Amino acid sequence: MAVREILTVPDPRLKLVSKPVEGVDDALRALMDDMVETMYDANGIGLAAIQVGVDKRVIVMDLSDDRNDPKFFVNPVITPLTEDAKPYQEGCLSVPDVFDDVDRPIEVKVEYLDYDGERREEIATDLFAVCIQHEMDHLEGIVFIDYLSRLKRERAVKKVQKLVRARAATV
Ligand code: GNR
Ligand code: NI
Repeated sequence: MAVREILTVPDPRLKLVSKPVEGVDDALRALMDDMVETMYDANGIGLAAIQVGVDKRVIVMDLSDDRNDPKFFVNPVITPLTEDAKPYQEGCLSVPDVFDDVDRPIEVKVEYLDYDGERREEIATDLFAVCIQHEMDHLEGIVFIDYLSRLKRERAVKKVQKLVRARAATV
């Protein structure tokens, strides 16, 4: 397993629409293992493959307090189950140090293949619903700041560029 580099805005790869996975094999599991290690290293609760530069429809997530319950979503499909939406203050590992409210449906159905390639279906609410919709957006090339005003979005990108330059100067 290895920690991979997380892309940050405005990297153009974050705008790509990710491609469906043909099947879950050992090579894909190796990618998913790296994604989990990368997510834990960055203290994130979710990660989409495109955030490490791989344009496949793969998401990992761990919402447990102990950070020992990784979940894997391959070729996920989500269906909103309600029109009720609720704001949640989101952050993103590809937009470090920026947080803002995003409105999303509070309940969605998630259909996907798991780590073993088995078909699964779950109802997501609360933080799970927020996170899976945030990650699904990454698969469509959407980052949460795309929902903010142009002013806020441009400020966010500038802040991230400054942070990334400052980090590069210390390495
Ligand atoms: O770690 C993360 N926290 C988070 C907080 C609120 C809403 C969404 C998220 S997902 C984010 C990790 C990430 O960037 N996933 O793509
Ligand atoms: Ni994100």
